[in-house]
Amino acid sequence: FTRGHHSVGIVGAPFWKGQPRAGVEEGPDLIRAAGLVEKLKGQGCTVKDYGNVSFEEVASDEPIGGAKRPLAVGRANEQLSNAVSRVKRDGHTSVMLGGDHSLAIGSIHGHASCRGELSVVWVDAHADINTPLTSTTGNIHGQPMSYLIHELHSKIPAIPSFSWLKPCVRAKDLVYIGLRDVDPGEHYILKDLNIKMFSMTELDRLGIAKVMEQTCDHLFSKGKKPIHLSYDIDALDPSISPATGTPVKGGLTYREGIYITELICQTGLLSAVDMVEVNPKRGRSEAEINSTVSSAVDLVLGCFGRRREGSHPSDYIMPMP
Ligand code: 6HN
Ligand code: MN
Ligand code: MN
Ligand code: MN
Repeated sequence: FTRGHHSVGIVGAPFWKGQPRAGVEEGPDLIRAAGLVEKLKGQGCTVKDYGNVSFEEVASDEPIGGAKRPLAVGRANEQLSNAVSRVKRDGHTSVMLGGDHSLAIGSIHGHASCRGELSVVWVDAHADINTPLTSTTGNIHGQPMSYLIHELHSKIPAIPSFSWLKPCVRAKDLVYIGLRDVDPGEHYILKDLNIKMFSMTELDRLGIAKVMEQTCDHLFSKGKKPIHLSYDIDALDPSISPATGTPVKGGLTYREGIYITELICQTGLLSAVDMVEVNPKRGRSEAEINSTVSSAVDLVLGCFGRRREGSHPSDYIMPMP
């Protein structure tokens, strides 16, 4: 059987408050409307859609230190963590549809609270590892990894709405792919903690095949842990996925983006996926929105056994003349 036979649990997270641009909360329903569930089933997956998390409204939400809307983001991620850990307890591979990338806090925490130590593959133009104190924007979607990494715990100011959160990822278990817009404080952290990263420069030098080989070597040399793939659609080049809040030119081609998902699928260790930062309001035309959304769908399909060479069910019957 060459097709996927994965059991997938989908959680929608229509949330935008980790950044200032409205529209990204429409991501989950748009990705569904593009046929994600039907297409996953069509390639042999079992799918349970858990629907969208309904996030609590918060009244007043003043910035704390370098973190904007800390109450909304903290509470939303606590709710999301519970939703993702339920999907994991039910035995599915979790697919979290964002929403902005601050949601990786709850998604990874919920995943780790069920499965223990994880490998994290972060595919993004950005490192999203600012602490509230290194951040120049205060947007928490540029900060999620800093809250999750053990080694940064002492650098994160206490924020009451995040008191439920305990760091759950080791620096050595994180790999970045696609970086091309990294802030100075983030670059300091990446070097200081010796975090494995394949910026677009390394990708140009090595090619995507070697990048994925070395990603797997790095993660598996420490033993095989469940993989959490956190995929920011802005990792792809804006010519393919323009409808996103912080596009950066010089990104992954569609083929490189898909290749990453195919290789992660082949490891057999994929345990959770985030697909985030699809924002239809940032598209300048219907075509730009469609290209972004259909790329997001294709990346998720690639995670669950879709192969470009084609596939057939094991009970395929050859028509006879
Ligand atoms: N994302 N480094 C910038 C910041 O605001 O900290 C950009 C973050 C982008 C976050 O795309 O998920
Ligand atoms: Mn990004
Ligand atoms: Mn950043
Ligand atoms: Mn991101």
